Amino acid sequence: PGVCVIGLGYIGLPTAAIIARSGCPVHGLDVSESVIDTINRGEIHIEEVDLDGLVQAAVQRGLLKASTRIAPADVFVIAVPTPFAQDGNHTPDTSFVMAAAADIAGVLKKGDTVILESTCPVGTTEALRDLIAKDRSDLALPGLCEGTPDVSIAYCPERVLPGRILEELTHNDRSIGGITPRCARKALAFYKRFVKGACVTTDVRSAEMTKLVENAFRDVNIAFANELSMIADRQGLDVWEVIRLANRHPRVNILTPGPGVGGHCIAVDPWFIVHGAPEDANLIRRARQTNDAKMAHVLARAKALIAAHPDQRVACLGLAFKANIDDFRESPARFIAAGLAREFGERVHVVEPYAGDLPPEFDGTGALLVDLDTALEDCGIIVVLVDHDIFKVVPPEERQGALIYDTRGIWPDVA
Ligand code: SAJ
Repeated sequence: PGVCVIGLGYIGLPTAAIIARSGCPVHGLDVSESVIDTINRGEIHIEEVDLDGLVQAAVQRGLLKASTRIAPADVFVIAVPTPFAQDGNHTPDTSFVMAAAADIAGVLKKGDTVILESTCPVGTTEALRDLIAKDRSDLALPGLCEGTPDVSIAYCPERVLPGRILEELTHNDRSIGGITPRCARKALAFYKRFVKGACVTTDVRSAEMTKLVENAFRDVNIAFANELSMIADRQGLDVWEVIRLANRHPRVNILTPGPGVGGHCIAVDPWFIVHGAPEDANLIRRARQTNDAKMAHVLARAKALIAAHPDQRVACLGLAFKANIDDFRESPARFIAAGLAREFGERVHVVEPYAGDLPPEFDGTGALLVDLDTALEDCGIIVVLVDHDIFKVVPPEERQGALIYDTRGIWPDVA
């Protein structure tokens, strides 16, 4: 089938490339002219392991073409962002999904399949169907007609981990929710072309909720670890020791405390559940608040440490939202380092091997981006914010004498 992938970001582009590798011609759609030009040259605009070669090969074979204009296809895959609305209430904004649906409605024909992959509040796929129904009264749509509908509509969330996207796109299991069972089977036949993991069909609302639940589960569990770390700080306990010991219980598996939760998924998706069930989603809401509070806790504790030693420089280790990646968006480490830079200016030295420059909010603060060796030599205080491998292997003798606040627990000899 001819496939149209709408949205060529962290999910859409790898997905388009993998579908093309399976032999289907793929038309990728994005609103950005520069993204389109980059891809059509066989290059990529995002960092992801092995994606460059895959996109280059697909473009060279003529199986992947990008443009800003929709064209007819047999299968449409929507992978556009679903951010928060600008209302300060964590309200999901599905306008990009709906804009994609309106585009698709213009070219949709009998026999086509529309698949939504973007993380969405429960009910979005049906709203998408309703929007198409309004534009295209000539087509019989699933759930709205007697007998066999003219098109199939399904929801199939991505669940890949940045840094492992290509591997996980192929090998992870997928939940595929159809508006009707027939819609799910149509989408299943499509995913079977390039997914090696199990593809499990369900109804559309269950599939939407499943995606949100996966990330909320992780958020709640990280919140438990972060809350423990704040309790331990107040009580003068070593949280790492407590977790290590508790995890020896066969049915206990506490996650790792950190400086807060970042990224574009785990810190966002649980709010979609809260928004849909404000009276019932209490634990999920508290977990979000706890993980955000951990950021403020780390910032306050680091400030107190630095203020108490006015003659020392401070090394902030890491800006990324998690280990071994170059993604600095929605990063607690970045938020904390910037807060310290604003308060302590040139005393702050930031080490981030994945960054070429400090982000704009550091401008004018006097803080410097330095390499790890310089930081270890020049700084009497070390605040560990990211558990990059390169930080983990610093031997104790190279940080001897420094005052250390290790928010990730990477150095077992430091309490
Ligand atoms: N973190 C901790 N402690 C931990 C684990 C994570 O503080 O024990 C922090 C990380 O440092 C980071 C944040 O949580 O700031 C999120 O990192 P992550 O590795 O848990 O997840 P993401 O955001 O990279 O990807 C998640 C994944 N979801 C789950 O594991 C349930 C991924 O499979 C999803 O596809 C992705 O969200 C998504 O796109 O929704």
